[in-house]
Order: sequence, then C-alpha cells, then structure tokens
Amino acid sequence: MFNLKWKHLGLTVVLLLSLLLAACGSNDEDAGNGNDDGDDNEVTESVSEQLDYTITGIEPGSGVVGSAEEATEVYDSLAGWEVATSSSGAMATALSEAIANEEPIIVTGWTPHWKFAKFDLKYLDDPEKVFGDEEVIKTMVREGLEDEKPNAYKVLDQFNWTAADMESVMLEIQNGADEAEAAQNWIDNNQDKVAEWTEGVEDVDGVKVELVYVLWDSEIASTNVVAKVLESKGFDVTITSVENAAMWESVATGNTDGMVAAWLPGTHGDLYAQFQDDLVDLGENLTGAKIGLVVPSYMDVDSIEDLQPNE
Ligand code: PBE
Repeated sequence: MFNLKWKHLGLTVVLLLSLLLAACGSNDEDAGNGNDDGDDNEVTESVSEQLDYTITGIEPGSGVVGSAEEATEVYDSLAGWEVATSSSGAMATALSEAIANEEPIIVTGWTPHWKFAKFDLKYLDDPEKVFGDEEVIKTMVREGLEDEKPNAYKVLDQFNWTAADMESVMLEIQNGADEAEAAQNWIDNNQDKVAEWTEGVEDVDGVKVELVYVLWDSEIASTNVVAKVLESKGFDVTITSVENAAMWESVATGNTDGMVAAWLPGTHGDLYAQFQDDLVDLGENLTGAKIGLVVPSYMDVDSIEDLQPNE
C-alpha cells in the first residue's frame, strides 16, 4: 500500500513535469514557426482567422465599401475575404466593443471622423492605392438653382471649412449632443467663417431648400451646419437622408437642390462620372479627407499585405 502510494506520486510528478515541458515546448515552437505545427490553439490563430476573414463595413453603396470589395479582388492577402455591410453606427459600435475587449477588428474607415479623437487607430498601408490618395469633399447642386434661388446657391457655393471644424461637430454629436444643436453651437463659435459663407447673401422669407445626404457621421455634421446657416438667412430647409447613389441622382434629376457630400476623386468617382453632366459642381468644401481600412493601433498588422488569404 505504502509503496503503491509513492509510486503514484512519482508517476504524477513525472506526468506533470512532462506536461509542463510540452507546454513550454509548444509555445516556443508557435512563436518561432507560426502555423505549421498543426496545433490549433489561440497562439497560432492568425489575426485573419480571428476576424473570420471579414472586414466590418458600413452602408452598402458607400464608396469605401466599394473600394474594400475591390481590395479583396486586388490583394492576394485579401483573397476570399468578405466585406460585411451594415451602417456607420453599427460599425462604430463594433469598433468600440472590439477596443473595449482588445480584440482585433478591421473597419472601412474615413477621415474626418470622431473615431480618431476617441481611439488610438491606424490606417493599413495600401500599396496598390485601391483606396486612393487624399480626397476632397465637394458641393454639388442642381441645374437651375443659381437662377431660381440665387441666395441659397451663394451660401452653398461659399461654404467651406476644415477637417478640424467638421471633426469638432462630429465629436459633439458622438458625445451625445443633438445634431442640430451641435451644428448651432459650432456656428455660434465660428461666426467669422459663417460670415464668409453668407457674404453678399440677402435674407429671404421662407424660400424652400432641400438638401440631401447619407447618414455618414461626417455628412450628418456638414449637412446640419449648412442647413442651419441657410435657415439663419430665412430659408425653410429640409434635409433628407438617402442612400449614396440616390443622393447623387436626386440632385442630378433636380428633385433636390443640392448636397455637400461628394467625395472625390476616388470615393464617389463612379457616381460623379455617371451624373456630372447633369450637376453643377461648386467645388471643394473641405480638403484633406481620406478613406481606407482602419484598425486599432494595438493590432500587429500595418499593411493590407500583412493579412492572410482565406484558403
Ligand atoms: N464615407 C464618408 C463615404 C463618403 C463620406 C467615406 C463613409 C463613402 O464611403 O462613400
């Protein structure tokens, strides 16, 4: 009995020791040679696998979603990946949750956006330039607006601000302010800029103006600000949110008066090509914009080429 007990203890110690050694050994191996040891544990699972080869997108029809889909064709590293579309709000929630749990996530992102002020993020390098370079945001209005509503045309033509301006409105909305209220606060604090946009603009009495936009955080900010400035000159302004292609079409067909949400040359390049003959291009209202794939800085991935295909 006594002997048997000691024998068991001896065996247990040997077993424990060998388990311990095996565990150390397999960790060393994982660190050293990556995926090829057949071990299916957490350490060997690549970021791409953890993400289930999925990019968290935004609204279908958005330029950045189109570019992300194109990237899955262009880059071997993204072969077999999916772009899951939803909404800008759902993307932001998924990003916040991933960051709270220090999990990996890749989103279709853009600048200006409040997320860069709230989180530590980086764009993945895009050596093939599928997401283009620097973008500008332009204002487009319908044909005939200049003759029919010259004062509205003038405000829209003179509207321009900086990425920092737009981001401050976005951030206030993200922090809980009502959209119209955040727009009004920005206007109250930036009377010099607003004076430039309204220079030479006469007051009107309830002339109707309809602006169209998409529920992207950046365009929620700009469209609300422009609407408030038009209202301050006496216009009766309606802002209507639609899907991207419908936004372009409604201005081109003259159903609505204008929009301040044309991302060019890349993001909305196809839509611009399709509708440009029927639009009046009022030029840039913001420079230094950008789109791309965005990840939390803690992720050990710097380029789209660092990802792995879904094979
Ligand atoms: N965005 C914001 C839009 C343009 C404005 C980058 C999400 C898009 O991808 O179409």
